[in-house]
Amino acid sequence: MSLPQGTVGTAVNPTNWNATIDAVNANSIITAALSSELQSLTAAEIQQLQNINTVTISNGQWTIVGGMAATLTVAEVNFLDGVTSAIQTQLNAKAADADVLKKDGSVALTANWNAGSFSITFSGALICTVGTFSADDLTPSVSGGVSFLTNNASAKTITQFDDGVNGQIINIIAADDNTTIASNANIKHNAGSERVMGQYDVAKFIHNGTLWVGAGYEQNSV
Ligand SMILES: [Ca+2]
Repeated sequence: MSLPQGTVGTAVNPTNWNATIDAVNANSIITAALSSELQSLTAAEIQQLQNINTVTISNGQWTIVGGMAATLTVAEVNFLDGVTSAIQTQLNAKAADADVLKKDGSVALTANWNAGSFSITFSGALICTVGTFSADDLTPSVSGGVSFLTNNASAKTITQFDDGVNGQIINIIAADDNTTIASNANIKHNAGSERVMGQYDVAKFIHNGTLWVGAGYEQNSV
């Protein structure tokens, strides 16, 4: 082994001679090891190293890479492909699960719904639960319903169907023999005469925005 020229007589003196020899030996070992590794690199790998050298990677960026979970997979990283804005912001903008109607019917409307000027088309049946008027109510509410059973234990004359809305259609099914429907300022039907209903008779009305107009009567009673 030849010592670096100029070492003797300048940096080297008898007091640190052994340390200098050790340093030179270590340097030779490391150099040989690196040389062996570098010689095993392919041209492509060398090119990759050169490519890395063209990009400045900060300590902070290296820390991010180093902090990645060991269980993170390439497939999981690739899920970011196509993302065009902050993912959390997009998630936050989504409606809560309980706030959307579901096609399996598991989430229902919790308030009246306005479909605007759009038509609703479907090939299934429209099923509306039949309601029952409050007992002996002369102005029973028809809010939120289509068909209603009368509920009079003694003779009563209905003078108004409360809570109607423009365009609402109602069917009044006589569930007793005690119900009469007046013909008045609120209800126009039966050529201006009140209608005495027999049990099982059905009277149909449409709300025209102001009052109820008769749309048919079926006598089923005998
Ligand atoms: Ca009422």
